[in-house]
Order: sequence, then C-alpha cells, then structure tokens
Amino acid sequence: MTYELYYWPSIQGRGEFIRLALEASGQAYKDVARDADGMAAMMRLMGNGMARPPFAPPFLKADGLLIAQAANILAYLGERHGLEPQDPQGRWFTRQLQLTLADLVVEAHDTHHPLGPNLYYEDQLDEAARRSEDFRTERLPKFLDYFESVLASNPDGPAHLVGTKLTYTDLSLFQALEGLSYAFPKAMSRVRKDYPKLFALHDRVASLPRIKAYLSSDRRIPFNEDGIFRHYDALDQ
Ligand SMILES: N[C@@H](CCC(=O)N[C@@H](CS)C(=O)NCC(=O)O)C(=O)O
Repeated sequence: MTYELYYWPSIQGRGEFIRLALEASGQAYKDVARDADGMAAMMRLMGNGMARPPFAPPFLKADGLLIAQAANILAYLGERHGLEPQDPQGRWFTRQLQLTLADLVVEAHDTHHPLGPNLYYEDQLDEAARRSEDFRTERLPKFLDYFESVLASNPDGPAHLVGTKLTYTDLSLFQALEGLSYAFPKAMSRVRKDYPKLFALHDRVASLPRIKAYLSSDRRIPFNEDGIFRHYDALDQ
C-alpha cells in the first residue's frame, strides 16, 4: 500500500512530523501536493460538500480513511508500524507527549506571527520581537526542561522518551529541535549544554540509517521563511 500525504509542497511545516514517521518506518508514500496537479487534489479534499473534511493539512489517505491533525495521524501510523509502545499507559503517554510538542509548535509559530496568520510578519515586527523574547527566555526553557526530565525519568532509560524503542514522538522531538535550532541558533546554542539527553536523542535519530538517507535526499525540503520555524535575526537576539 502507498500512503498519500497531503501537505503544502514548499515547507516542512507540520507535514514533516508525518514524513519522518513514514520515512523511519520505511513506508511507501506519495507527497501528493508536490506532484503536478497535487495542490488541486489537496484543495478538493478540503472543499465544500466533502463528507468529514479536514480543516487544514496535513492529512493522510490510507486504506479508505482520510485522517487529519498531525498528532492523530501519528497515533494511527504509530499503532500500525510499531512506532508506539504496546502497553496502554505507554501509548497514551506517547500521544500526550505528541500533543505537548504540538503546543510547542504553535508557540514557535507565534513568535513570528503573534497577531495571527492573516497578517504578514512585517506587519507585526514589534509584537514578534516581544513575543520572541518571552519565548526564548521563559517558554522555550520550560518546554525543553520538561522533555529533558521525561528522558531522565524514563524507567527504561534515557535513550527514548517512552519505553525502550523508537516512537513517533522521539522523531517529532528531533524535528522540533531541528526547527528551533534553525529559527533560534543563538538561543539554542546557549542552552545546548543544559539538555544533554535531548541532544543525544536528536543525534541518535539523525543517524538512523533511514532518517540519515531521508535528510540528505531531495524529499527533505530545506527550512525557509514560509514555514513554522523561521529564522529572523531580530527574533534571536
Ligand atoms: N492542529 C493541526 C493544525 C493544522 C494547521 O494549522 N495546518 C496549517 C499548516 S501547518 C494550515 O494549513 N492551516 C490553515 C488554517 O489554519 O487556515 C495539526 O496539528 O495538524
């Protein structure tokens, strides 16, 4: 079976969390909107009159199902492809961590769009600078402290967030660290030494053979200033 992933074709965005899970588990998939006519197909699925339509990308077509919301899609893939623990407590905790990462993603996005996505960044420069300062000094350390403590307190050891095996939330944490390091290189390099377990997990994920191959392929879209994690020097002082 070939999965069909629907996501904006020129950014990593939230689609990247899904791409990483598909790549790490070796699934065949089509990144539909990157093909000719793919955008039209994606817009049709969100169109008026569709039964049970998604609100926004990413969404995944698989086995007659159409599933939206990144965390929801990952729960589906995790269950099918061994990217989540078998025990209920571990499974729900994995889902809980993924939703916490989704909260972090929203806050990272809001550093450059604190007044909302319908205004350009250039129309909210002062607010973005204020929001970013709070993010860098308060929110970012709070999230990173939390994930470092989850690794430190994993009864199965600090190699993974949950259990003894790779889960989709390990992959997503890798992606969050990648994005944060792109957007806030100065802030992230200052705190790197405070989070040895987080960055060790990041480096382990980066060196998984399938992920390594993916990251150096043209399937991996470079970070840019249209995505969620954007680098503006003014926001990283
Ligand atoms: N909570 C959703 C958020 C989906 C979302 O905001 N998608 C963005 C792209 S990353 C989008 O296209 N939004 C359009 C909109 O909100 O109008 C998820 O995690 O999948």
